[in-house]
Amino acid sequence: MKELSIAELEAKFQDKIDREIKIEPNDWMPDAYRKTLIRQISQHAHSEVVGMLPEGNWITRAPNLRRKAVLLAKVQDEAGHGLYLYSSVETLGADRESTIDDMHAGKAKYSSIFNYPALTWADIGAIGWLVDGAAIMNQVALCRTSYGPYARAMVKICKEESFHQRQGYESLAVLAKGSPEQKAMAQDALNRFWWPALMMFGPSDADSPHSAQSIKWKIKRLSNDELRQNFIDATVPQAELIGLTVPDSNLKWNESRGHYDFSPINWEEFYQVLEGNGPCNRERIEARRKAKENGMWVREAANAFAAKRAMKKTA
Ligand code: FAQ
Repeated sequence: MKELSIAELEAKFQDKIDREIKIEPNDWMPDAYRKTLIRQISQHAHSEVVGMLPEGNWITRAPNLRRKAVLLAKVQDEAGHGLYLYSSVETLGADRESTIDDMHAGKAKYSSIFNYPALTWADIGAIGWLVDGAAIMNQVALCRTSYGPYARAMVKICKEESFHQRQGYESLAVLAKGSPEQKAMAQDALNRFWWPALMMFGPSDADSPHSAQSIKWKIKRLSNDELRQNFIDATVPQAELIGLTVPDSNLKWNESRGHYDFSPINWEEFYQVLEGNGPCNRERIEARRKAKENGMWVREAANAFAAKRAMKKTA
C-alpha cells in the first residue's frame, strides 16, 4: 500500500476533526497537536492539584462538621481530577513525572487563580462559586474537545465541579444573609476573587497565541473571550440574587449585544502572576515540591513492588 505523505495525513486528520470524529491515542496526529494537548492537559492537571492548596488550608477551620465534610470531599475530588488528567496526558506518550517537574521548575504553568490566598472562610465559598464556576464554563466546552481521552475525563469532572460550584454559592448565600459582619466578609471575598476569576479564561482573543490553531483542531470549542462573557452573564444575576455587588462600576446589561458590558481587565496583573510574582506563587510551588519530596518513599516502594511483580510474571 502506498505510504501517505505528511500533507495527506494532515488533511485526513483535519477531515476527521471536521466530521466530529474523536482522535484516539493510537491514531496518527500532527506533532504540534500532540504537543498542544500535552501542554494544555498537563497544565490543567497541575491546576487541579495546586488548586487543592488554598482550600485544603481551611479544612481544619471549617465552621461546622457539615461544612468540613463537604470541603474535604471537594478537595479530594480535585485530586481525582488531577489523576484523570495526568492519565490522559500519558495516553499522548508524555511522562507524568516530567510534566510535574516542569511545573516545579517554572517551565509549565498552572492556573493563575491559585496564586491568590484564601484569607477568610468566605473565600472558600467564593472559590467554589466563582473559581469552580469559571472552571465549569470552560470545561463544559471541553467535554466536546477533539481528543477522546480528554473529552471523556471532562464529562466526569464537570459533574463533580457542578456540585462544587453549588456548595460554594450556597455557603456564600448563607453568609450574605447572616450578620452584617458575615455579609461584609462575603462581599470582601467577591471583591477579591471577581477579577482573578475573569483572568482564568486566559488573555483576550487578540493576545492569545494558541487560540486560532486550537479552535481549528477543535481542542477549544469557544474562545477565551466568549467563555469569559458567558461566565459574566451567568454570574452577575447570581450575585444580585444573594444581595452582593460585583466590584465593577461599568457593569451594565447591554440590550443590543444581549450581554453585560464590563470594565477592561488589568492584564498587567495577570502577566505578573504568570511571571511568578503573584501573592502566593513561591509558596504554592514550594508546597508542591515538598509534597513530592516527602512522598518519594511511596513512589519508590510502589515502583519496587511493581518491578518485583513483573519479575515474578516473567519467571
Ligand atoms: N493561568 O494562548 P492562550 C480548576 C497561559 S481548573 C495561567 O490563551 P490556551 C478546577 C497559557 O497556558 C482551572 N496561565 O493559551 C479547580 C499559555 O501559556 P503557555 C484550569 C494561563 O492554552 C477549582 C499563555 O497563557 N483550567 O480551576 C492562563 O489556548 C477549584 C497563552 O494563553 C484549565 O486548565 C491562566 N488563567 O488557553 C481546582 C482548563 N490563561 O502554555 C481546585 C484547560 C492562559 O504557552 C479548586 N485549559 N494562560 O506557556 C484551557 O482551556 C486553556 O489552556 C486556557 C488557555 C483557556 C486556560
